Amino acid sequence: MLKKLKVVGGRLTDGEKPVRLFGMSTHGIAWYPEYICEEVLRALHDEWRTNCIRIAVYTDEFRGYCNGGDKEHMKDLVRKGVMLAEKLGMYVIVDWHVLSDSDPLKYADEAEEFFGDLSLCFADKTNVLYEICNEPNGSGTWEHITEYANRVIPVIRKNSPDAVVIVGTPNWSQDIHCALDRPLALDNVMYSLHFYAATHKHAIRHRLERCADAGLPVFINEFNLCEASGKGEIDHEESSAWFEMIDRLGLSCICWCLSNHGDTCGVFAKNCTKLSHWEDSDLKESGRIIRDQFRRFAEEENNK
Ligand code: IDC
Repeated sequence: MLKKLKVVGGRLTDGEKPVRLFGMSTHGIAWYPEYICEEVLRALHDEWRTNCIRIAVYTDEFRGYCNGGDKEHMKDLVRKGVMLAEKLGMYVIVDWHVLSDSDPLKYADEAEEFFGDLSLCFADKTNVLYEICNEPNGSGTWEHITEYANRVIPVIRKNSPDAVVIVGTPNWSQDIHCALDRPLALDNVMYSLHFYAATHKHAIRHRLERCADAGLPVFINEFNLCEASGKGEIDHEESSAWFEMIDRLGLSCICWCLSNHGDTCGVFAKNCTKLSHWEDSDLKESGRIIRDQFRRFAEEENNK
């Protein structure tokens, strides 16, 4: 069984020493359910040497959970992912993927139902982290996020008292300084920072460093090397600067995303349908760089 995680002094730990999680995020599981299977998870664990997968449940977009989606099917996929990950020794982030709905309060009732149900089911699991709002934006201010978090986190904690919860920050999970100024009055909480290296550069890294130095627990639960649109060219120089900082600060990071769509951020080559044993030609450039980076992280962790 994987060790229970705990946030201590701004760091994610296994109760004794710092831990870093790294791995892939699914795309929305209503779009791409095929990646929640043993073959993929095993390949990500054994071939890419990752220790975590994030499972994205869109709330509003494309038959989202709160927009006509098949709720039971989506929860079944999350349960399947958690069971498979447990078997393989991987952590899972259950991501409530707020995006075009902007303000997490919009679907707070549905979030309570979703997290209440799943946290009860995962009460005895040590490999589950809960991400309660992907990217608040617009009217999803820190004030609203705080109100939402103070509703949803107690629902999770009632069933899984020790679970680590990751909270999205305003402005598409860029404004982590809001959490530094007014943190939640709860333990075992981390705050999301997302970056797309061709868009988010020095200014956001500077903010990250300032907040991390001040002891804020930050989790990079979404990144890619291209533009924030998920498209465009990879910025190699900025990507290296980001990886250098992630390493230096010992942060966790999760890449968007497991997809064979045409966008730069989907790590698989367009229309590649393989579910394991991906050759270089089965991957986009982003996929090759990120796979290699994950292997380096794994090497570093092993050498500790
Ligand atoms: C994108 C997907 C794309 C989908 C779109 C839906 O790659 O296929 O049509 O969402 O709006 C984020 C979001 C993430 C985005 C991604 C790329 O969390 O859902 O995925 N991105 O735009 N934040 C910054 C970038």
